[in-house]
Amino acid sequence: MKKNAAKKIVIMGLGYIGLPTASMLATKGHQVLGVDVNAEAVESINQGKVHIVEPDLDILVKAAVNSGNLKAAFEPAEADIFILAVPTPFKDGNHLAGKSPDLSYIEEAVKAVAPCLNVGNLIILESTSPIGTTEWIESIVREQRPDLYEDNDPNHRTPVFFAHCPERVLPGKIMHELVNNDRIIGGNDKQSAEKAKELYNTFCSGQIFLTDSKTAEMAKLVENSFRDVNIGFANELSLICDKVGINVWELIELANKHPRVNILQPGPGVGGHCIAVDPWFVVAAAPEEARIIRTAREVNDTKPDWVIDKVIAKADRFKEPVIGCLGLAFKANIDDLRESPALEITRKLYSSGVGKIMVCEPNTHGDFVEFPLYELNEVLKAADILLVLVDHEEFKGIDSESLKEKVVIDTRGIWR
Ligand code: SAJ
Repeated sequence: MKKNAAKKIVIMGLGYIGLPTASMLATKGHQVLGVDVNAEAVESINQGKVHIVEPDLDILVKAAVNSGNLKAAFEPAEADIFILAVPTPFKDGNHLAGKSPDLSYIEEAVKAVAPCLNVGNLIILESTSPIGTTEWIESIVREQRPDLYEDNDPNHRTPVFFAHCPERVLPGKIMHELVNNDRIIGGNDKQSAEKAKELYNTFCSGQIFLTDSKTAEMAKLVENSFRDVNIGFANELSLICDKVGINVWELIELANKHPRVNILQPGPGVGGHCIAVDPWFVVAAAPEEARIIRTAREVNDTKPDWVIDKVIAKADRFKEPVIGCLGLAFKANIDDLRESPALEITRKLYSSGVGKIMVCEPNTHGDFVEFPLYELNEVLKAADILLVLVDHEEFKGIDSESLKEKVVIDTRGIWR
């Protein structure tokens, strides 16, 4: 990168998106200040360490901090570019609109950077957000900093530029996808999108497509809704197949031999902080119209209860059943428990009093869960009912022949 292309950048939020992005930009020569309210995050990053689990992120953070280009703090400072990578969870809404987005973290972040803004600055929203959020951010800045908008510039320059560049990285593969994925950038005006593209070009080797900010917001929501609808289809098939006595895994494998069919995999439900959340933003925007998206969400959200009913029905035939739950994470080979259906199912089984519950989650030491964790061997030995909730590699290696005496409920189809 040319020396004069290096920018001063503030990144608000040092989580799964903010920290990798901040570190990547720092290793490309930009001067980056990462801001977070979490003291543990700020302290560990300044020592070159990571507070979240993601393959190879530790190496990048260390390199970024050692280069002197990445620092973490609690407050933003003046810069050329401000990137917002804070959470956008949902709050429970009325019945028709489903769950509506909670934009308070974005609002706080914008209000925190507003005093640091100068004419010519660029604000980039990375957080997945409802349609119209980037324009709303501009309205907050106009309200907070009317001085920037006094028209005393002879060229009538846009005082501050606003763009949305939704993150697209897959947890577990963030470092690879951050560099290689194509990106969509939507500007509140054309110049904003072009300015943001210049920045992403410094580290992104995928193609960058420009549009307006509302289309970029919607594109992100639609990508995750597409996946949710397709998983919902697979989950619905699993219920139908169970009723009519067909092996759903074999069925999907066979149907996918068709050149234009690609059904995803059923599971115990959909977890994570993205796919189980984002479709609700689309539903909230157009509750009457978003019928398939809403129904898919409901199908996926009710799958955990279906699994619990299955376990309780099977447990009925034992006097003192021991139920082995394999996995707690929201998907395979990660430690992330956010919105995890496996965790929800395990919690509900515990409180139902259906029997003795023994949980094995090889990717966590149990610091964050309220029940004891067991070694895989212990669970396999003691369980009458074995419930597979996550398709971790460790479980795939189990010889299914050795489970012949047990009742197996395999929500991930690892033994088909
Ligand atoms: N799942 C199934 N069956 C499948 C695929 C997934 O039940 O066939 C379940 C998983 O077990 C998990 C959930 O769905 O509980 C979500 O997992 P995922 O791997 O589909 O997605 P995430 O949440 O890890 O990441 C998604 C990605 N979006 C898409 O693939 C469209 C990622 O690219 C986004 O950046 C991320 O959401 C995000 O942050 O929005």
